[in-house]
Formats: sequence, structure tokens, C-alpha cells
Amino acid sequence: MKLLYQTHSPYARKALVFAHEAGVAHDIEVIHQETSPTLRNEEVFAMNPLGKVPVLIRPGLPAIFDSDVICAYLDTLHDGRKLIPQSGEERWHALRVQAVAQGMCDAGILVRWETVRRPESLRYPPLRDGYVEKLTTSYDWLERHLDVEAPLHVGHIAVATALGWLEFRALPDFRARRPRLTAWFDQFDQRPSMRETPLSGDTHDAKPPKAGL
Ligand SMILES: N[C@@H](CCC(=O)N[C@@H](CS)C(=O)NCC(=O)O)C(=O)O
Repeated sequence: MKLLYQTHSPYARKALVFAHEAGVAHDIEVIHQETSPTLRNEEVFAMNPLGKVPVLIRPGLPAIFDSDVICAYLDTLHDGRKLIPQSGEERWHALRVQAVAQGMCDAGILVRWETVRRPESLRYPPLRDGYVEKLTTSYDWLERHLDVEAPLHVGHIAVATALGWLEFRALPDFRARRPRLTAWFDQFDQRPSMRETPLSGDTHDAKPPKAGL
């Protein structure tokens, strides 16, 4: 299998960390792709109509996206303990935590559009502030609700890769006043799956047209 990946994407890293934790990473060739809604990547669009990574390319079978679906698929490929709990409240909790993590990445990307990615004259500070608030309320929610003692599940992987990326991009700090979440993250970040998938690189967006042209 091939994974269309990006070394600075929290979603792509989530899928790859999941593959490591599920013990299936050795079956995956990682292929770096740059993506941006302002700069079309034909190889990614050929596999995913949304033009986003990660995408899992399977020999002789349709490609799979997005990161949630890739994780669900990878969990079917091994005989060990499932990382997406199969039933009961454990399942809904893990998926709910994953949803919060996905939302934090989405909010972080939107904050970056409203701070560094969009040309300055097109930025809208109230939108930035609204997404910053979603980040801080999600950090507080995780401080209260993350099941730090539970066996590893997809929600843990999603939160760790989200927080790692938010910190990598210097987005609003999650550490202050959240000792439980911080201690859990620092420990999780030492796992081999996280050490083997470091974040690096910059986002490649289209250059804005020069004023007056
Ligand atoms: N919900 C998707 C989000 C994927 C996503 O937004 N990927 C970013 C990289 S961090 C991307 O490829 N963006 C390109 C674009 O928005 O056109 C997932 O979980 O995989």
C-alpha cells in the first residue's frame, strides 16, 4: 500500500502513527505530497476528489480517505487488540475524542489562514478569534474528559497528533492550566510511533497576485 502523506499534516501523521501502533506500518510506502486549496496537486486529486492528504492507495482496490476512514481500514488488517473499540460506550468515547481532535486540527488550520496564510488585507480577526476559542474550549474539554488511563485507542492517537501539530505551528498553547493533558501528551510523545513520524516543513500556498496587476 502507498500513503499519500505530508510531513506537516496532523491528519496524515495520525494515519501513520495509527499504522505503527496497529503493527501494519511495514506494509505502507510513504509518499510525500504538498497540498493546498490554492495550489492544485494533480496526483492527490487523481485519488481524492477533495485534493487532500492522507490518502491510502491499495493495490487493485479503490483509494481510501480521509484519516478517520484510513484508521478504520487499517484496524481491520491486524489480529491484535483493536484500536477502535468495537462496541459500547468505549467506542463512542474514542470516536468522540477523535472528533474533537479532528475539529482542533480544522480550527488550527483556519486560525493559520486568518493569521499567516491569507494575504493580510483579506484577514478577518473575528473569525480568527472564534476559531481560537474553539481550540481553548477543546483543550479544556480534553483536560476534563480524556481517558488518560485507558488502553490506547484512536482518540488518543488523534489528540496526540493534533496537539503535536498545534505546538509545532505555535498555535494557542494547550499547556498552561492543563496539567493532566500536558503530562499525558509529553508521555505519549515519547512513543516510538511518534518518534518515527516527526513533523517538518512549511505549507506551500499559491503566491498572491501583486497588487495592481
Ligand atoms: N478530514 C481530513 C482532512 C485532511 C486535510 O485537511 N489535509 C490537509 C493537509 S493538513 C490538506 O491536504 N489540505 C489541502 C486542501 O485543503 O486543499 C482528514 O482527516 O484526513
